[in-house]
Amino acid sequence: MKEILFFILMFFWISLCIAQMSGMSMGHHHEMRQEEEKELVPSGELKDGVREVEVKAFQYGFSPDPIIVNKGEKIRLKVTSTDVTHGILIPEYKINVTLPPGETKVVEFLADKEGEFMLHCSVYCGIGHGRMHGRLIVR
Ligand SMILES: [Cu+2]
Repeated sequence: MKEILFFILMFFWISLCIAQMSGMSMGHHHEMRQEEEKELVPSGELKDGVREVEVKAFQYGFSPDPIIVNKGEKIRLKVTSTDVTHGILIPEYKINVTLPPGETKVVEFLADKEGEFMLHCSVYCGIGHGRMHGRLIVR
């Protein structure tokens, strides 16, 4: 009789352990999802219906990266190079603007194409020029 009681207790204890473990992994999942959602918050801020994003170009990248916008929005990128002359090139949106250092260039377009687009540097800016990229996410 004592043995049966012992097995019943063991059974409950093991069930409790399993419940706790699955609870932990569920919590982890939840955190991951929050992290993904945080990444998809649109960049910059809306000003009179236009999403304005301040973008920095530098050796060798763009910031923020990715630039995230909502499909259908009017976009105004205010792009400044913080070091040498760069260019911002987004072929799918027919954007190609030269960025002399310290000068803020305004790039406006309608985000009517959904997807992830590469930003390229269009002016040779040094040894890392070929790998100077950013991303534009329209969703
Ligand atoms: Cu470059």
